[in-house]
Amino acid sequence: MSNTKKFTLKIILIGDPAVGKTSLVKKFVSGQFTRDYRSSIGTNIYIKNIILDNKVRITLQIWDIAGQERWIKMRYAYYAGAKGILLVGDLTRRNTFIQIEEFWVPDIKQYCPSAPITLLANKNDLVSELNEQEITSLGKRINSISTFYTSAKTGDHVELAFKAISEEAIKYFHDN
Ligand code: G3D
Ligand code: MG
Repeated sequence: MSNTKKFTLKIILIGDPAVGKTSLVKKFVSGQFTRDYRSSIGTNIYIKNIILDNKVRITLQIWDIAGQERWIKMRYAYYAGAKGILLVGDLTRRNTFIQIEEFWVPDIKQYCPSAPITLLANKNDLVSELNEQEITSLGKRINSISTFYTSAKTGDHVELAFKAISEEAIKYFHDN
């Protein structure tokens, strides 16, 4: 591993309250928890080290909204410098996907217009209100790089999704 490269990448989670953002990040980092670091802007930041392709060492800095999603103070600071965005909806509540298009994507366009987005259709262990076709076409409309059906409860696709956004974030990091 002598030729390893090291990066620190900021990844942010966004989406409506209770879609499972905190559960997803906790599942992924499993215990590596940095609580209330920057709590002044209403966020928790989790750190996890990963290695991609056996050669790129990445320190992921994963930002999760700690308080009221829409009224988070200093939105600019939450989005600033993000190299990847995990945009989360809850399959048991159609409205959370409507809000992705109506609220969150305009928010991204305002604060962080070119960072890569991965769409997470979470709570895949429960009965869904949306079919795959609807999720796929939403993903296309919002220019999501990829879409994962996740469950923070069972862990299904959680690691895959974080690794996928990390790979995209690395590319974005190199280009910006
Ligand atoms: P948020 O951070 O987006 O606000 P949370 O969402 O992670 O706090 O999750 C909200 C609730 O949904 C929690 O339930 C959590 O356990 C549940 N949840 C999150 N992800 C999943 C999932 O993939 N499957 C299932 N079945 N439940 C999930 P409580 O009852 O603790 O409020
Ligand atoms: Mg939360």
